[in-house]
Amino acid sequence: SSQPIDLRLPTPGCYADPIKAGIDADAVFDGMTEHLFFTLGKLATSASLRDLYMALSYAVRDRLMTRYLASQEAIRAKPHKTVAYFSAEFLIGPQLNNNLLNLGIQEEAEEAVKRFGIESLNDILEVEEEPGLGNGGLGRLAACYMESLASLQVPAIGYGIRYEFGIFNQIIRDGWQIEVTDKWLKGGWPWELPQPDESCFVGFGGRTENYIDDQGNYRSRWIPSEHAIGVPHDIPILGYRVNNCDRLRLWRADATESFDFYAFNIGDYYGAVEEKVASETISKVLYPNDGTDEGRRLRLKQQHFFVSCSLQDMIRSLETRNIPVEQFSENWTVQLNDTHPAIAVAELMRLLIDNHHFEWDQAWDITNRSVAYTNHTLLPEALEKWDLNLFKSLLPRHLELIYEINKRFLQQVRLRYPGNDLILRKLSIIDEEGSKAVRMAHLATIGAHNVNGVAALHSDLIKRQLMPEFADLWPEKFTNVTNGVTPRRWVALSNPELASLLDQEIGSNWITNMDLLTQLEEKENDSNFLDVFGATKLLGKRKLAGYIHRQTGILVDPSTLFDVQVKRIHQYKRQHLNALQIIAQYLRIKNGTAHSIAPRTVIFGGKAAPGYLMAKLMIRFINGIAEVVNADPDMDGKLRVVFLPDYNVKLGEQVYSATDLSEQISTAGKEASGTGNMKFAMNGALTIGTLDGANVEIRDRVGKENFFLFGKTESEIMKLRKNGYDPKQYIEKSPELSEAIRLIELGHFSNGDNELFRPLLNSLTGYDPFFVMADFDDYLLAQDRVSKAWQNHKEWNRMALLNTARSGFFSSDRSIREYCSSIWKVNPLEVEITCNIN
Ligand code: B1N
Repeated sequence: SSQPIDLRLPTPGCYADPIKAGIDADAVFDGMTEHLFFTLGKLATSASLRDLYMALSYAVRDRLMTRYLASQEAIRAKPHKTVAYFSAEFLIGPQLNNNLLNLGIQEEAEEAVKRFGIESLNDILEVEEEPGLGNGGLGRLAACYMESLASLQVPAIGYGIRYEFGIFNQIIRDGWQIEVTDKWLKGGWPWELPQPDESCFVGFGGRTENYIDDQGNYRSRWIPSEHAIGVPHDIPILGYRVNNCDRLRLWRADATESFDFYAFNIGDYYGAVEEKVASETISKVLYPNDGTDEGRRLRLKQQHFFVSCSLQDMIRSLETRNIPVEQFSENWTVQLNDTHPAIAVAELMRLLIDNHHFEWDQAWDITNRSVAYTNHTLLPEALEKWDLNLFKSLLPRHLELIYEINKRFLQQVRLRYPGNDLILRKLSIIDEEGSKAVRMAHLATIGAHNVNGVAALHSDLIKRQLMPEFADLWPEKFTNVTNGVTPRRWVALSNPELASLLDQEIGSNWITNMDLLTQLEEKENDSNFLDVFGATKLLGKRKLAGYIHRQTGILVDPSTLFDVQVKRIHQYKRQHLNALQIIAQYLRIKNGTAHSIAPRTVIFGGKAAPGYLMAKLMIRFINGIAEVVNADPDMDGKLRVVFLPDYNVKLGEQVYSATDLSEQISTAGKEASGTGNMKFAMNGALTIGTLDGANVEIRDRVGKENFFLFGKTESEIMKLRKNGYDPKQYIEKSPELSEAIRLIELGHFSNGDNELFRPLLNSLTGYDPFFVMADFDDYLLAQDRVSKAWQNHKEWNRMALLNTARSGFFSSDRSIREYCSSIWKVNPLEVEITCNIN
């Protein structure tokens, strides 16, 4: 007998102790007290804020377990197709407040912590260390998608790596970025459940051999020379006010033997631990690259490690439920988050053929039906290619299988395009131009039944520019799913003032149905409402101003226009375009020609890949400008420049709600989608941006009159490049640009050092690969329109409101619904809490 439960009540008799399942303030308080005492060994009287954070987290985690176990039990009881989201990155951010929100016990927790003498729950939330297991948009997208899957009641598991060190912490010293190791596990992290009993073996290196089995069948097998063990660490992902609680399963690499006993016995202690150290290196650290490939052996090891563990885990789960492996694709759908897990195509074939003795055609059918691939970038430097010799030495059996996949595929191409050798070379998985390499995007595209881009323009460019021959061969395989972000974290948690205003005005259903926000359009001419809407923004800006002061010592005025660019630092994202514009405004103020410019606080945040020298120089450049501008009394009340160190999810939560102007200024055709752009729009920031990525769709939806557009289109950029682009022509034509550049050359922003920014200037005035000079004047004009619009606050607030009202499409719930119906073919599975288990 199963019966639905009221989430607001304890669940007596169900899996857990009734006291532990209780979610009123008394029960949360009791849970904290117990964990302080028994788990942390502390008395309430001597508990630190961190102790209280840990105690509350454990108490909340306890309250997830009923739903977590019931969700797994639901799948065990009745087979149901489950999403396996494969990603090398999951940037999940702080967990405590999200779980409180989704459980519906924020107020109860607030009351419980007050009984420990804490003024506000915020003081405890502050303490949480976030797992930085991702670089930027790609990893954060995976986290939003997991949250939406659970909220939409779709059975899902996220598979990835439990990096011991995530993305580095960034400090700024003398204007430069310094990278500091991210020891996120140091104080113990309460949200993960290690499951050592479900560990998996993974091989590397060695050789392959052919043999004849007992039935006389001719077979191949892999004899690896090394092994590692993957130990799963599970993180519960609770949906919003539902019983469904999905899982993020991250693998930690362990050595197979902690000691080599022979070496140990002959007295070689260091030699004995060497192999252990090598195995455990696999999950040591996240590659801090965003949008670039890192062609390192260890990275390929990481990819194979987590993919192999995950596929073995999925097959084992079928076996334990007595589901034949033949039915893999009816029970699992695998989404490859970019090509980082693309080895899954070969690994699934290997497991099916070598271990489960499937025939090729059936194995291929299963693989192809199960796997789909999302492409996240067109940048050539980000398209993964593995040197053939490296690949062969690490994954010899996979290479054999890839050759066979390629042979069969190329035969298909030959039949379709007789006598066209060029197309064979273009489409082959093996790159034969120069030194040979395995093209992972080709492996993924051939192995998958669907390939999607992440915004309409991007998906179109995949078909027209990146893979035209593949698109011609399989037109129906190529689709689009525009990215989205979860309104739970990016509105409800990060902008509580706006959230409660929305609750008041349109009721609280917007949080799971963002299309309801269009009801706000009725308020666009309601002067009082616009004032209130503006006031919520001002609250966010005051909080951010406080944070800026504490972190950087810079005093900023919350009544100025908060103009924000937060994202990874990259030439294609063009933070230097923004920086040059600041210099132009600075010069106008200095020259007394700044007539109607809005008083601004320009805020930057973001990390540069440690090996990306130009991006690091861009950070130095911004800080050089900030130093001059902020020290000049002529700029008081007119211009401030802030570089916020260590931009991460937690800081993002403070920034999106406090922004008036969102900078989305990448070179058209370069930003696949962007997702920060969506978070800003939802929170009522206006965008200044190019027609790139999802900006195009944001502008279409919020209305072109509520968006500051500038810059060349993707096709104009292409034309410029083809006709021989010369940045110098643009510089000569633009007095303000010339003057800005002259000032940098003179060392005005580097204490007279006229060498410091030379590489940046040479790039901009020489090749200018991202057309900064070509877009500068139009950008400046758009900034003038921004300044003008800011003069009329009422009008600004109206435009901001329309941005919020029309941003519902960019909820990740919409994206996930699209994946479910058009790619995964999965349905929700409602989880009921039943009381017949004990
Ligand atoms: O993925 C995001 C998009 O919104 C961004 O536009 C896009 O730049 C980003 C190699 C990447 N593309 N490629 C990467 C990350 C790490 C790495 O090692 C490439 N990240 C993106 C979500 O779709």
